Amino acid sequence: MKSAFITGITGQDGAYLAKLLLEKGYTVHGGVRRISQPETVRLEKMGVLNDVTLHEFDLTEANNIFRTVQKVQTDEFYNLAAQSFVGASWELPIYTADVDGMGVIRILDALRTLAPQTRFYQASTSEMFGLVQEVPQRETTRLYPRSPYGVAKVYGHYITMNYRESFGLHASSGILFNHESPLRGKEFVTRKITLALARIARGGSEPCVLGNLDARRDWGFAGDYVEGMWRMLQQDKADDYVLATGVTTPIRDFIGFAAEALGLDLAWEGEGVAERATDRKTGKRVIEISEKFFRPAEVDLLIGDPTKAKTVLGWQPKVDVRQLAAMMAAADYDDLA
Ligand code: NDP
Ligand code: GDR
Repeated sequence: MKSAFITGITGQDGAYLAKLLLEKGYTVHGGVRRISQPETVRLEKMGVLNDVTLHEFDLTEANNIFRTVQKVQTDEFYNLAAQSFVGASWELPIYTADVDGMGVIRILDALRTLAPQTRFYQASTSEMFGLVQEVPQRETTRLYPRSPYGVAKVYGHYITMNYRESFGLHASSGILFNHESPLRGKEFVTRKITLALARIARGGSEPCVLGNLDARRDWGFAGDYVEGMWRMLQQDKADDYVLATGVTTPIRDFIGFAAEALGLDLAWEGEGVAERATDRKTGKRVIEISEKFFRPAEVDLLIGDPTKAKTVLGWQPKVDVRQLAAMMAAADYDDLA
């Protein structure tokens, strides 16, 4: 029986990965940081809370990481923990660098010293491409991050490659494009939209207030993406892989897909911060824009090329963006019953 440790097990991807590994017969350990009220709701929703062993774990604390690595000695180690909200990284740039950048070297150094046989996965991101230098983006595309989050993740990405090359660690980076699910954090744009629109469909009257609607993202389903992470660690040789759908969608279209699933019929008018959408049937305001949600620097266009993952890993996303929006909208609608 194989064993795995998941940092960030309480997050969206952590919950999906824990479930997948348990189904594959793994013993699953996870790291949980000390907060006043432990947030295990996603593990409960996935029905796995009682099947995983949780350990106190914080990416900012090197000694804690060394002790954890020494104690668990797992076959695989997935580093999913991060300050993962791009928008917050301008307000928390040093903390973000510490957790998302330095946190990675703390783990790698512990593995190199105490468990060099453990296979390691690093959660790299399409945010590293930022101001894209090539369309679509692939493993070899030049990096140009546009946020303190993206910059910190670039360090994590390169130090993972460096430890693989320097010490022969089986260390892989997954460069994952946006992936969402009903367990997505409520501050991210997709979940913010599906939750707000579900409330309106249930009779509410609060509009969804958003920032830049001109950005485009390559959105996939988190359940598909954790399968790709696992496949990377089953290869004889560690390497880096892009996971993406290869389809990019404007935020306005995602709003349209969610509205359609909830029976709302949107009429758009205005431009810039005056842009708005109203439900034709009820006359309710559904979307408004506020400067508050614009970022100091933006990533306008992301579209990934997952050819390498398809060819080498046999990985393929199964859920498209329209199905994803409908799945998330339906889950939020049902939860509000
Ligand atoms: P979430 O924000 O849902 O989860 C982040 C997890 O990290 C939570 O469990 C959180 O714990 C934990 N965490 C935060 N800070 C620390 C810390 N200092 N020490 C230990 N744990 C900490 O993220 P996702 O599941 O969406 O993403 C997983 C990873 O993949 C992240 O690294 C993210 O940056 C990266 N990524 C995500 C993509 C996406 O589209 N979802 C795309 C590409 C990369 P707590 O519950 O206590 O907050
Ligand atoms: P992103 O996701 O920054 O791509 O990072 P997010 O959903 O936060 O933003 C996507 C795009 O939507 C625009 N946007 C808004 N975003 C939010 N959150 N709230 C709004 O009101 C809003 N209005 C418009 C943003 O400006 C942006 O262009 C996610 C995270 O999971 C990262 O951890 C991960 O690395 C990347 O995806 C890939």
